[in-house]
Amino acid sequence: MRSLVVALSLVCASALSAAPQQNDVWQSGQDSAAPGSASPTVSLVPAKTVPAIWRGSTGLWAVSPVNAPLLAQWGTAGDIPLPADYDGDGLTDFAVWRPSTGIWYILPRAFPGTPIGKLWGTAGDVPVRGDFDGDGKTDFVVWRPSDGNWYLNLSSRPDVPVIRLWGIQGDVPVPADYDGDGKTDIAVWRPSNGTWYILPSTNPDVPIVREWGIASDIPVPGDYDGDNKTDMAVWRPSTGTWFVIPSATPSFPIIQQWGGATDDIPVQDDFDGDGRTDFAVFRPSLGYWFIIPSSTPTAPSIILWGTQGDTPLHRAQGK
Ligand SMILES: [Ca+2]
Ligand SMILES: [Ca+2]
Ligand SMILES: [Ca+2]
Ligand SMILES: [Ca+2]
Repeated sequence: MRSLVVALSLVCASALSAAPQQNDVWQSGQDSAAPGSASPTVSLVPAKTVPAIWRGSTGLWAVSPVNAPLLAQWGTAGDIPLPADYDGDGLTDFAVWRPSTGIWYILPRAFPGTPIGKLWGTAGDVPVRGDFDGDGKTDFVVWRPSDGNWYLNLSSRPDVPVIRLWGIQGDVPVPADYDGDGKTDIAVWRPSNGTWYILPSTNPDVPIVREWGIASDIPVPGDYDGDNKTDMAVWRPSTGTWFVIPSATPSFPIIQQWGGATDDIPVQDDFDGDGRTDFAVFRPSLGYWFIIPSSTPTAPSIILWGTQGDTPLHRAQGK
């Protein structure tokens, strides 16, 4: 935590001066964007990943950078934001899943005038993101804790639903591409025994079972070593410590302290675009994102973006 505080004091002034007041940015965006539509004038195709939040109270999406924010209104209180590339054009689409009805609402980035609605799942399900058939389009998938089944509507075969039993009540779905074949793998992490259960898409008959983490941890899978395979990883809120099993060198875990304030939310992602997941937390009480760019780990990035109640959109699920 000390490193965060020191870093913050160093860059706080510049970060604040560079950033317009949060509310000004978002307010102006709300004014210019018609409710229910994307802002038509702003286009953002980042080479790097940037902080992004969803404000459930108003349905507001706000994607950094500050100088050219991407803003949209999509979804409403109670929805679950699931931004991903559903149409396979390389752009992340605005998307929410509504638990009360089981309907996915997609606002394609390239075609904001033609939103997509898709009924898939029911109340109590956990929606997940991933490209399970590897065709470049995110699939509609939910995991049902009550029966442990995964219900997959694959974009390559939408008329042939796939049901796969994997996991039990209390598990946390952690789908990602652990074997690096370009297809998301079905996977859960079980807090009660700290064990990962992965069905690798290349060899689903031979599950990967590995104990890593303790009950109070938060699973934070990502490709921290940049070999295109997702690594098992957990973040320990009590100490702010990240524990990673790098897939390329699993005998040498990566242990990194980063974050740990009581309200920190891990938001690991590849922010600097070098192919490796970066350690990162969002601190709602301050509105700051604290990022260790893997390409320049001695120079943390601290970005003001968001506030209390916002949902950061980088809790890695799938890819
Ligand atoms: Ca797909
Ligand atoms: Ca895979
Ligand atoms: Ca990896
Ligand atoms: Ca990176």
